[in-house]
Amino acid sequence: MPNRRKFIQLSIASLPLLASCQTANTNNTQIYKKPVVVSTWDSGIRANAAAWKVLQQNGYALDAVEEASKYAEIEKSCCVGLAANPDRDGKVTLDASIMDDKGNCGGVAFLQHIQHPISVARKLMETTPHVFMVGEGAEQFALQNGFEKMSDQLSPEAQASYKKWLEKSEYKPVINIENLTKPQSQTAPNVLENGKPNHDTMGTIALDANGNLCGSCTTSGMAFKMRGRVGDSPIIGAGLFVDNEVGAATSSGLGEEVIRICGTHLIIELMRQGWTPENACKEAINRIVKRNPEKAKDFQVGFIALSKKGEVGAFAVQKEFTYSITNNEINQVFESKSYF
Ligand code: SD4
Repeated sequence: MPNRRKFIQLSIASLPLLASCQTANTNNTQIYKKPVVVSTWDSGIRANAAAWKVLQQNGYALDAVEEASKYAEIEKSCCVGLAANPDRDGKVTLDASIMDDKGNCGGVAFLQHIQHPISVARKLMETTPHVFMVGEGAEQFALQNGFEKMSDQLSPEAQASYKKWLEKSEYKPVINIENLTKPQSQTAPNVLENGKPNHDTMGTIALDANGNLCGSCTTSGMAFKMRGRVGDSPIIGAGLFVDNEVGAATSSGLGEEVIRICGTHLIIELMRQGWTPENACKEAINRIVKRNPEKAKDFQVGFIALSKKGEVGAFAVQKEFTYSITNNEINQVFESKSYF
């Protein structure tokens, strides 16, 4: 397995707008000049680059976060989108959400065959009176709006890991968090046996040059999840929340735990009361761990938050949760503080 720190450095070194290739573990109370974009994980540095193309031209944060998610949804080396791991029945089902500076939002869940669920979520937000669509109905909506129906052929990598998972699988519904979070490897919670990062979500929050905050979150969900299972990512207030007066927050990790505390909504409400983004993320993680400190040793949840002023914060249950910040002055992967 490649040394993680090296991996982080390599991933950012491939970017032309590189400002620094060190990871940092700091209390990010510093103010980042707008426009600024923040994404979950080290692969977020590449999603940020897609968002940056919009932001650096004084573009709208909503277009920027959509571009970041779209990039992740087709990036082969990432773990989001149609090339990602399937559910227990061997089908890839996708969830996504988007929220703008005016409190408009859209989410899609259990969506198959569509390459860019984030754009379906945006279409839903902008052209219907609804905020959430799932499954067949969401697919029908997408097709009616010109999205192409893709094949449900698994990517070669996903096919291989699914085959491997099936070897040990007893095909029982997952009732146990441990099985859900570690179906492939009992060693490292963040790395699959094939060396791919064991996360399946890209959350992006951005503050544009005009001071508008928007966010997006896209995922294939937990690998080998029960069919029909939906996590936090498409649920507004769980995997994503934006309040243009206060800030934006998004999450990655075991969605059930995030949903139980309405994670990102909690973070924004704490920030409204004056908490820094990092302390708000930390309090959300504390609440998750407090519910069940023993089980929490075996799963990961990470939050990132961005304030209206441009402060950035993150906190996770476990070590090795990373996040990426890009603005005119910095393009860097940070390692989040964690409970354990
Ligand atoms: C979910 N939060 O479906 C997502 C999964 C994830 O890294 O973040 N994986 O629960």
